[in-house]
Amino acid sequence: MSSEEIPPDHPRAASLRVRHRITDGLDRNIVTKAGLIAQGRGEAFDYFLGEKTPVPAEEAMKVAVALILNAKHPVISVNGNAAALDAKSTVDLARETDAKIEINIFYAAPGRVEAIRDELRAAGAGELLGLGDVAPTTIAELSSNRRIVDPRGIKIADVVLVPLEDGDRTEALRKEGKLIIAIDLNPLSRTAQMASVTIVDNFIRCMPRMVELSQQLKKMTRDERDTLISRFSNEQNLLASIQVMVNHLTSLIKKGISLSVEFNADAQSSQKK
Ligand code: PTJ
Repeated sequence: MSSEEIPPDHPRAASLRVRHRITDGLDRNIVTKAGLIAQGRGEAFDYFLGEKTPVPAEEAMKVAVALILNAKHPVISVNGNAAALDAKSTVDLARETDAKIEINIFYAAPGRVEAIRDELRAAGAGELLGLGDVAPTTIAELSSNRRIVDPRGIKIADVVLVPLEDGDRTEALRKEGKLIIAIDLNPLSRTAQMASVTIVDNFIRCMPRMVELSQQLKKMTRDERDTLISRFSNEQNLLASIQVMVNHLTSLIKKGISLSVEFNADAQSSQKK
């Protein structure tokens, strides 16, 4: 089914359109097969959040943007799912914050880096790192394909944004003294636990919001942004995100299971408006 064939009155049309970006990305060699599993896992955790950005994620986003703006060498690491889900916001965020974009994938396969490069370029990207045009270097203590990095990017970065990560890299990058920002709907994942700042939200919602926030936070002084950063505790924020999920599920239990039917009917009627 193509994206256009998704019935607009389908109760889950919006979610299906997002899912289509991933399956279409697979057909175009941007997304790897495991990317389908990652998306499914993310969708499940998004149900627990009630499919909206919770307060702790908004707070984590502000701190993440402050970190990127105050960094010397900020880098946004892009994998297949990130490129397929929202290349445009990725490029916009890099532009707003003066961050570099580096393509870095876990599942190496012929043509994938080039397919991701083309997707980012179509979204307006300028300089892209990780294309192999300069001799790559490696991250110590990492054996996966992710160890291969660009000497102008992740290798010298002080702050790295790692959306939809698989958990093998955050720890190694932190050991190299870098601050890591993760975007992960699963607050229990190894990446979420190891990152300096974890945004427990859907990439599709939080990237456009981070672009807006970067426009706002640029108007603050460096010291004001530092104050935001110093007040943040990732551990507390993760616990608050888990609490949001627990509260959401508890409220569903209290209202009774029929709510899910009402919910779908509401979604359907709002789609038709
Ligand atoms: O393109 P590659 O080769 O670098 O591979 C990318 C994937 C995503 C396949 C790879 O990094 C991987 O296997 O990741 P995992 O281990 O499946 O972890 C992905 C994490 O992202 C999981 O914790 C998911 O819950 C989370 N996730 C999935 N979709 C979203 C998400 N978090 C935020 N927004 C999403 N849309």
